[in-house]
Order: sequence, then structure tokens, then C-alpha cells
Amino acid sequence: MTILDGSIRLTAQLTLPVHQTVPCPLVIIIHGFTGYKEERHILAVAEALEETGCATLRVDMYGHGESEGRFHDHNLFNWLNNAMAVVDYAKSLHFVSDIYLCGHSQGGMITMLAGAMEADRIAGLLPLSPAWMIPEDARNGMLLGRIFDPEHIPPQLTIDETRTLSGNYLRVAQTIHVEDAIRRYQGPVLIVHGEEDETVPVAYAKKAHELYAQSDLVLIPGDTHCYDHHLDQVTDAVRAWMRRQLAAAQ
Ligand code: FER
Repeated sequence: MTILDGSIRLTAQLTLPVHQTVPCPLVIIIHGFTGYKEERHILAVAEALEETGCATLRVDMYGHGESEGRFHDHNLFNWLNNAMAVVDYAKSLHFVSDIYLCGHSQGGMITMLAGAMEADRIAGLLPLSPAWMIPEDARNGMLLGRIFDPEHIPPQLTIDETRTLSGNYLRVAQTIHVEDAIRRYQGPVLIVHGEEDETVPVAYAKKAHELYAQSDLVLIPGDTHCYDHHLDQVTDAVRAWMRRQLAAAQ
């Protein structure tokens, strides 16, 4: 299925809950940097949510998966705009009651930022291992373990054998202040983070938990950024939290 964000076509997968009831809540799920909507942890989280009676909408973001745009040109602004277009689309679905936002890593940070922008339209947030240190790191001249001069941004960065990233990614990231977004969102939040994450320090999950008005924090001992060892604990946490939200909304 295609969702239009301006002239950019985003590819998304809508899945109805296991036991269909109408109306039902819908959870938008956003992958991370270089990720896509069929990653193992994205599919597992979607399935867990479908078991609780939610529909899910897994989206390929700008320059990722089957969506339009070049990876080189993606940044937190075009991803944020994508997220808002997807919320508009979810709003237009007549069978949907409440809308939740869930995202992994860079998608988790987008969940936090879009949650603030859409505070009146989003019933809850599920940032999973949110990479919300990216803006602070970008201001300090760090990205993906590489060092650059934050006042003289390079035209592009090499990410791997096949990918480069425009310096504009850093220019955008440097202007973003995630703490402000955290303060703007008063609804319920579930943060999940692996304690042995080497990509995003677990301290950021603890800090976000302190700053949110109303959050639950689930730490997964021994687990990594993409939950290589205990994905079942992630899905258990997501399922239990969503069941509590839906019971409280009754
Ligand atoms: C970074 C650290 C983490 C970064 C991106 C990430 C672009 C995101 C990882 C992910 O989404 O899985 O410095 O720079």
C-alpha cells in the first residue's frame, strides 16, 4: 500500500488484529537507520500488538525499504514529515479508534519527536531503544562512531560499502532538541532497551524515563540494540503494556 507525503510515495503494510473487532486501535511502526518494515524485530513487535487487538501499520521511511527518496538524502526532518503524513492517513481510516506510535532506534527518536507534534492525536508512544542521542552527538561532532568538526560539516559521510549520507543529515540533527519533545508529551509511554546495547547507550532510556510525565521502562538484561538474544522479552513487554492501556481505556 502507498501513502503520499507530498510528492514522495511511502510503502506501508497495514495488518488487521488477530481477532478482528471494529473499531480497533492502530499502531504505526517505524524502523531505524538503514532498516525496513520487514526486519525481524519490527515484525515480532507488530505481531505482538496484533495479538492484543490492535491493527498495525509498518512503514518504510524516506530513502529506506521500498519507499521513494534516496538514502543519501534522508534526514530527521523528512522522516518527521513522513510520520505526520502517516498519522494523517491513519486518521482517515474509519475503522481506527486510537492511534499509537512505535519506533525502533532512529524510528524511536522520531516516535518521541512526532509524539510531541501530534500530542492531541496520539494515545501512547512505544519508543524501542530510541536513538535520541543523535542530535546531541551531532552537536558534539560524532555520528556512528565517526568524528567530524561540528562547525565544518563535511559534504557527505560514508556509511558502508554501498551507502553515503549527505552532510545535511548532520545540519538537521544539530538543530533538534529531543528533551523539549519529551516534555511536550503527557500521555503514556513504554520505553524498552537492551542493557548491552552498543549502538545506543542504555543511559538514554533511563534519562527519557525520568523526563516523561508518564512512562514505563523495561530493560532487557544481556540484550543488544536489535534484541538478538531476548526478542521474546521485548514482545512480552509490548503485549503486556498495550493490554494495560486498552483495559484502562475501557
Ligand atoms: C548514530 C547512532 C545510531 C546514528 C544513527 C543511529 C546516523 C541509529 C541507529 C538505528 O536507527 O538503528 O550515530 O547516526
